[in-house]
Amino acid sequence: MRQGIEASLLSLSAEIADALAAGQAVVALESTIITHGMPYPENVETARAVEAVVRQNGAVPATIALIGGRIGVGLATDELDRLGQAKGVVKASARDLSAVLVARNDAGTTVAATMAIAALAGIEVFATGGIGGVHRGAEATFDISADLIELARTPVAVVCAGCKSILDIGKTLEFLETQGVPVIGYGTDEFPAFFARSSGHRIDHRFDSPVELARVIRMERRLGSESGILIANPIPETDGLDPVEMEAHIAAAVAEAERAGIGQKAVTPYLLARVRELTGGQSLAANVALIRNNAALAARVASELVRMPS
Ligand code: PSU
Ligand code: MN
Repeated sequence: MRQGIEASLLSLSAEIADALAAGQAVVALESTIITHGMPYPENVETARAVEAVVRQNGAVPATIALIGGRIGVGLATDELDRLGQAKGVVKASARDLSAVLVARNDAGTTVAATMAIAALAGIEVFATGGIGGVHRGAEATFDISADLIELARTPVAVVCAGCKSILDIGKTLEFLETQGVPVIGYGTDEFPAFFARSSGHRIDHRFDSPVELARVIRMERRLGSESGILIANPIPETDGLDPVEMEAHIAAAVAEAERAGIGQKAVTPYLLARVRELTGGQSLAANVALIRNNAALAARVASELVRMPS
């Protein structure tokens, strides 16, 4: 099991520190989506909008990133701008944290890194767009996101709209099963496919209310489990894209990435940017909609959780 990050390395905003001390609901938000997932200025606008959605739903947003050698939990406005505009900002997964902190670089944190930091700060619920997963062709490339490993060992519930559809959804679900990560559908019996509501892959557990999701999180801890929990929340009906059309664009982008020899952590940003171009920006609009939707659910779950006896 991971050793907890030393608490003195955390730089909590006053608002987050107060909220946690007072036992208020807090929702962690990642920042790779800002630095590598979306272009400027949509990235910063979306980050702000998502924070507002968390507040509207009764929780305090804690956007997490590495800022000049410290771990920021709850970013100031200028820090968010700096991250969103700077070129060449690092994408930090959990394994990159030490090197990036020593080098005093700015970095966006992936789901894996954000989970690790949220757990140390005592934040139990985290909203993102889509998690990383097993890439298509992983049997040849071995490309499996560290997000899945972190989910297996860090006690944070992650609300997502599925894994990015650029991935192999079936293999991602198999990997999560092997790693013992609970996967819960919110209002769905199927694992959602990020841009589309359905993937054809069934999941075993479904709940239709935030309070039941909060009960699952509590029950997991009462059982002594330190595992993450994946809450799968489909994109809203009106924002979903046509899965067949998306599939064609994704397949094209994946083939291009292969031909261009893109590897390691560059793969995901490359594919997201290509799919955005190929869909004429449609994928970006859907991405924004699903993140807002996830932020709202995460805030409602976090609110239920703080009302619940531990
Ligand atoms: N989903 C998106 N945009 C993103 C990501 C996910 O719609 O930018 C990011 C998340 O931060 C996720 C990371 O943790 O991609 C996974 O990267 P990799 O596959 O290299 O582990
Ligand atoms: Mn990868």
